[in-house]
Amino acid sequence: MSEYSFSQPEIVEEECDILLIGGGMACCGAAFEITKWTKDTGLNIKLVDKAAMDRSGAVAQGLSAINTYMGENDPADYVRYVRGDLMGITREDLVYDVGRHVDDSVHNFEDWGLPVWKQKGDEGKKLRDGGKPVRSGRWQIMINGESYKWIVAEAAKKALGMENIRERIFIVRLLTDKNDPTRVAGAAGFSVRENKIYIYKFKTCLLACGGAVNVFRPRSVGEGTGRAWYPVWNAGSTYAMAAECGAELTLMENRFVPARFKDGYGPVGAWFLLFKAKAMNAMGEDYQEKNYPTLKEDGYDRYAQGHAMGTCLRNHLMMIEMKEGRGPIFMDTPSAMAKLAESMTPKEIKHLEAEAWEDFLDMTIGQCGVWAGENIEPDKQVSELMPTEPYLLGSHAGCAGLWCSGPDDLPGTPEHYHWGYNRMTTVKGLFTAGDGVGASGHKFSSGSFTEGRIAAKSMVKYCLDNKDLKPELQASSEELAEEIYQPVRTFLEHKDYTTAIDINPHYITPKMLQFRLQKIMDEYVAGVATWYQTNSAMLEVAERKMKMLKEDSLKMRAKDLHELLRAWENYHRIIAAEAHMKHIQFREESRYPGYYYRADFKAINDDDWKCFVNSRYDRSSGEWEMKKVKWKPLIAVGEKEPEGIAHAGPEL
Ligand code: SFD
Ligand code: AMP
Repeated sequence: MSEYSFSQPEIVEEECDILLIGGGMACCGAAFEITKWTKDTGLNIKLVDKAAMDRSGAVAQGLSAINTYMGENDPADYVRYVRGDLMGITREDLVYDVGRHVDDSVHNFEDWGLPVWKQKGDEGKKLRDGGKPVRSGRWQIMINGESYKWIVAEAAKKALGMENIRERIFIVRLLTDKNDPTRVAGAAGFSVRENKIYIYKFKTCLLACGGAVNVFRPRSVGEGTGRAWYPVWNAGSTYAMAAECGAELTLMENRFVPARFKDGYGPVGAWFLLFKAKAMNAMGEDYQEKNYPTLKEDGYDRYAQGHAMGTCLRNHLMMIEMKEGRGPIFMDTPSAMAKLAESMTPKEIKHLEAEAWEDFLDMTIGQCGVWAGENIEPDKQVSELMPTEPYLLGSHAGCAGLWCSGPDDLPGTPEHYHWGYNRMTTVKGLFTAGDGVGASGHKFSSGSFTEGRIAAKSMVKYCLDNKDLKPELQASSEELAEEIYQPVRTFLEHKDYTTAIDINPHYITPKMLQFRLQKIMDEYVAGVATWYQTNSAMLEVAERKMKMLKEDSLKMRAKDLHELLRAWENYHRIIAAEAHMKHIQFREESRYPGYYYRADFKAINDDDWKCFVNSRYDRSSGEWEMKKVKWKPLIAVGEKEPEGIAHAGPEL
């Protein structure tokens, strides 16, 4: 028997009322919350994660800060902060909803054992009891968070019971109902460890598989391959599966380009906000200060109040320096540490140094590798900063995602913002949270967990309102198994045609296909190769190449289960990438300078584009339908808000 022989996969069919797809912050929040509302209802809940929940998703390595905690702040101010950071266009109902509930989640994390830093005098006093956290910024609090995900997953597992959780199942596709194509009824996937296909039938599901990483060619290549800022294993599954099921997407043109410590992708927040460090160009100039007046040229200053400005504009000012040849950009860690040390004892200085290292050790260990490997002592030597390759996400400083129904108890909410169930998409029964919810970034870990809780509660209501629903799948289990195992069949059928297993005219390896996708996105859809610039002609080329790539994706081979996983991840990446490209093509302005530029429409054009861009994908024709959707401000404009915020956008 050949070493590559696969047995016919066993088909496992399961039925439940509610399926949680993913095991990250959002699904852990849902798992924790849901059992409180299902007691005595007889509802049956299951969770599937492609990995092991203890270390799955973006929080796998841990985090050193919780970036969304209200404390003494008003959630209305949180909305003002988020809309400013995201250049004015956000779903304020969704953002407010996270803000008003998020603190309870953080209090729970602390109860479960997560160490939260406290101000002097409040050590040992919990947040819940009025303990004052050490804030790095107005919204961020410091934690010792290496084991953050482990702690949160434990609470989720305890609530749901391990008998209801299956790890290492990759979901490939959602299925609509045979009798109602506007309703979700099931999901199909496979085990990444065993020769098994899993088919789920359910009334409702939470699709929370994080954002999309490795869609663009990363800066880390060669010996650095595999290193990225966001979690490499989140492959756009949320956006792709929802789109293929007919759900409306929103603001998929948005992306996040984090400015990070170069090569290790270490976080900068604690350095800027807690240690008060400054970034400078190669000449030691404060480029933010120096380049501020240039914001006027394309109307970008309308979204910057004084020198406080959103994340993309901070990137923009940095990129000017790099493009004009005044790089590298340095984070001045020695001056910041020396300044802090002025009023410290030697013991306190030692502690400060330890904190600087721990900031990386808690969430981006690789950056410590760079510091150690390059003999960088942060109190003596500056470190390079660099804008990374783009990521698609909806929970950090970005807002790509699905168009969701919001809460119905907020005054002034227009009808098109809610259609019944909070966090339900435009497909009946399909809910999302965290990176999945579009137009409401800056939720971070705590907000994503909270959004999972919000979605869980409304999913229970959906089930109770639809007691008699009998889901029936649009395809048979055998058809689905065939579809999912196609890359395996392709391999087995053609593998003996050549002697070199990776070279074959009948198939393409998932790795090679991924390189092709990344090259297209990088060179034509505003990746690092063009300093994040594109135009309509480049997008046209991208469109043509993507079409061929999509055709070729059906020829991906899988010589083992690992490659089967890689094949389907890439398929999801392609759909997410296509959505991103289509949205950038449709929005004829540069709404997010510093994230990407339409070189043919360099200005921000509030008169025509202060609105959402939504899209719908038709799986059978492969066509995208694009439209503008009216944006409405719900929270009164604050005194310190930038001028552009007040612009109501086009009449649609
Ligand atoms: O420093 C499938 N984030 C930060 N949040 C904070 O609160 N503080 C920080 O300090 C943060 N920073 C940070 C952050 C993330 C990363 C990677 C770094 C630094 C280096 C952001 C949060 O982590 C993020 O907002 C949330 O985790 C988002 O939650 P969610 O649930 O939307 O996504 P997830 O946690 O990644 O979970 C996804 C899950 O889906 C699974 N999955 N399962 C089945 N089938 C498929 N097809 C699947 N595809 C994926 C995954 O396994 C996972 O369980 S800092 O930069 O600011
Ligand atoms: P980061 O480590 O860059 O992900 O940042 C963590 C948090 O601090 C996020 O909420 C960021 O939006 C915020 N942040 C990072 N840098 C700055 C800065 N220079 N000014 C204001 N907020 C920042």
